[in-house]
Amino acid sequence: MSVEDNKRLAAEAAVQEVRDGMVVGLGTGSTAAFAIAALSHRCAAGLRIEAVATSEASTAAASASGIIVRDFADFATLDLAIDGADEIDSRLWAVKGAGGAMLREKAVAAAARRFIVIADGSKLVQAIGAAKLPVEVLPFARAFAVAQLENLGAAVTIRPSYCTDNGNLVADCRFNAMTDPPALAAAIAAIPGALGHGLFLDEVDAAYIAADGVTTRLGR
Ligand code: ABF
Repeated sequence: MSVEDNKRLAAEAAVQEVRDGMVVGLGTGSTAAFAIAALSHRCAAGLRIEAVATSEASTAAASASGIIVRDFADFATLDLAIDGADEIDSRLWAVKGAGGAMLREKAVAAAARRFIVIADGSKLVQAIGAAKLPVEVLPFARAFAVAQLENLGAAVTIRPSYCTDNGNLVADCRFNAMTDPPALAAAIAAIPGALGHGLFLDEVDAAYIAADGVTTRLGR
């Protein structure tokens, strides 16, 4: 069973939770792409849903596959959101944003009554912290925000030749040890010019993790 097969299994398991009439948040990345494909198949078989997407790329992919995609700006709540992750642990703490969409992803995850992470087994870790932590940075405040992130102990790299869908920069932050994720999340959020980050500590309700062809469900 390949990594791609496991991503597909996790995605298909999560998409089984979608019901007629739902408004569904669609994530970004290769695992989320499998969820879009699975949802498209269910829509072709008669499932009636509307979707919002966390990136222009996912909007295009979902629309092209026949899913009705609406503007998330018109929704205060969603029924369900499904998205990938870079790391997730047994606390359902996740690091997201390797795809650069974490600001929109967090808003969609927070708006959803239930947010489900889908991942292959390589993303399940003992404790989050090894993966780089992306932070969306206002270009106007680049040097200031980088300095503030470095003061928090990060080695910071501005993602080269990259601009988010929101027109901002991404600072990829590496920490020697992420000893207190909630405190770090609060400290980053307090930096003027740091518009969002990839620590998802409150949003994840459940996760489908597939490894060696076996899908495990975490959470409620
Ligand atoms: C997005 O997909 C990001 O939050 C996360 O970084 C990325 C994971 O990509 P993949 O599924 O391709 O590993 O949800």
